[in-house]
Amino acid sequence: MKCRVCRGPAVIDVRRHNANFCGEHFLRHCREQVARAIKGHQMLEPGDRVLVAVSGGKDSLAVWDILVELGYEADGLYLGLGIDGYSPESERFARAFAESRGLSLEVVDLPSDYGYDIRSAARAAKRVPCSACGLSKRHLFDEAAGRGGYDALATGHNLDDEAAVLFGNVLRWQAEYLGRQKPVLQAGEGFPRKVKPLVRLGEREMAAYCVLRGIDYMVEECPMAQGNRHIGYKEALNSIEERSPGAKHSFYFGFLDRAADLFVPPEEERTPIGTCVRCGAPAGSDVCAFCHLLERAGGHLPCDGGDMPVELGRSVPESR
Ligand code: Q46
Ligand code: ZN
Ligand code: ZN
Repeated sequence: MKCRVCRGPAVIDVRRHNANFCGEHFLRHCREQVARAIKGHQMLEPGDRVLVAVSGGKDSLAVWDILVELGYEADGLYLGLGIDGYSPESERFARAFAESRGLSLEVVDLPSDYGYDIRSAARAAKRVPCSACGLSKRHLFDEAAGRGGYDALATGHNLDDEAAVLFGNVLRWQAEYLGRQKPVLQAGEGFPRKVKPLVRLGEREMAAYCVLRGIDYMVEECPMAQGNRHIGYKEALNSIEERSPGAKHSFYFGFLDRAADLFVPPEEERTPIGTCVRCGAPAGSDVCAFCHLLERAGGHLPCDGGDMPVELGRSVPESR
């Protein structure tokens, strides 16, 4: 097996590109794929400040590493979910990576900063844990990106993730979700621009990238992921990909090229956005979904020492 670029011994094959790479040229390939995704989908401009949502897993650490390598000013935000046996370990990997590269990492911890954890919030709100988790992440990452004045929020979703989500949404023809499946979502009132720079790279490539770059990452998946539909969709697509290399790429990028725009709702149909009276975030009613979750889970907004909740770093009167 020889490297496609230098003909030296290859360390990895990427079947959908019908190519093998040595370590050096594989790393270059990963950076090129990210640069191509960023340019092709107008995710970022040179010099943009990016906040990276970091979980301590391979994808989020790899995307952070590649963005820094490509010259972006990228800081990390780790969200501690309070999941025993998972959160403390994954936080350790996130901190160790940031320290080893001299990068700035903000840590927000649900139990100590907001008074709840994902398991108990899910029980209290009668939601599945991943739904309470997704809601918390969206709210807190958006809030942190706004507070820090970042140009964009980047996540580590890779091609396998996006193809699996698309597969699930197509199986049920969830038009609303299909309209939000592009790898870049433009900023809106109270929302940062959201980008997924790894969409041209697969899960196996990200693991190889981390090994070759000496990045230690949390290998264990979150225990809440077990048995969820998303994993089943990934397995189904893996078996298709096995027989037909490139199928995931064609499925996902074919959708983006030929169908995604059909699902974006016309401007006049988009839900009018108000402001949450408690936290100041965009909301469809007086109180946003995150503040509802907090209330049901017995949590609280971070306090400034007194009784007043803090909105984006400022105190807001309770009566607002
Ligand atoms: S972290 Fe959160 Fe995932 Fe764990 S609780 Fe579900 S959504 S599985 S990416
Ligand atoms: Zn080579
Ligand atoms: Zn709120």
